[in-house]
Formats: sequence, structure tokens, C-alpha cells
Amino acid sequence: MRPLRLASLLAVTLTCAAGAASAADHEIKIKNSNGKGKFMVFEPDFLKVEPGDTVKFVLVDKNHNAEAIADVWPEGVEPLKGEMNHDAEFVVEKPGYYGIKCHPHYTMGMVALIVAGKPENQSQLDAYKAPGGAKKRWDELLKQNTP
Ligand SMILES: [Cu+2]
Repeated sequence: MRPLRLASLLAVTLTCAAGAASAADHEIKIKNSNGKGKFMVFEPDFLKVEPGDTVKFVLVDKNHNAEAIADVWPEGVEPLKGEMNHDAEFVVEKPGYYGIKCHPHYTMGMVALIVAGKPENQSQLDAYKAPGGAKKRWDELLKQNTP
């Protein structure tokens, strides 16, 4: 019995180590402009990640924040709520679509979409209607969402 238990313990340890090693950090810049005529932007605004990864929002310009779009956020994951004029970050706990907005510039289209693994909240994405000027940019993000 003993060698078997040891073997399974080793397997668990190895699995954990592999998980920790593969978790990546991603960075999204919060900016007034992309330098190409697009204003109030997350850069990049579309990102594919894996569950376990960390996404960091780095404030380059002031008067922005990064927070969850509540309608596009996997159930059971604490919604991101970055403060104005601060960096923010969250750990992608589950597979899914994660919608991000800047609070003051939401209707101007300051949005981002993060896709983690094989999303389980497709129905949220399908039901979501981006407000005002965000619709055009959100549609552009959806076009990038290819398997
Ligand atoms: Cu903003």
C-alpha cells in the first residue's frame, strides 16, 4: 500500500508544480490613445489567457480605471473593481469570457475582452448588449474571438 500512496502523492505534487509553472502574467495598458487615432483604449483590448493566469492593468494615463462588466463575468469569480487612477489586477480563476470596462469611458467604447480557456459563459456573451459607442468596439472584439 505504501509505495502506491507515495506514487499518487508524487503525481499530485507534479501536477501542482506544472500548474504553477504554466501560470502566466499578462499586461494590459490603460491609455488615452493608441497613437493611431483611437482614443480611450485598453492595449491590448483582446487577450487570450489560460485559467490560473494573472491579468494586470497598468495605468499609463490618468482618469481611467479597469473594472468588470458584470454581465460578462463568470459566475463565482469576484468582479474586478479597479480604483480610478490606479493599476488593477485579477487572477483568472475559471474558464470564461471576462468583459472589462473603464467606468468613465464605458459608453465611449473603452472596453476589453479576455477569453480564458474554453469559456462556460457563452450565454452571457450572447445576451450582452454593449451600450452607446461601446457597441462598435465590442463588435470588433467579438470578431477577434475565433477558436
Ligand atoms: Cu477611461
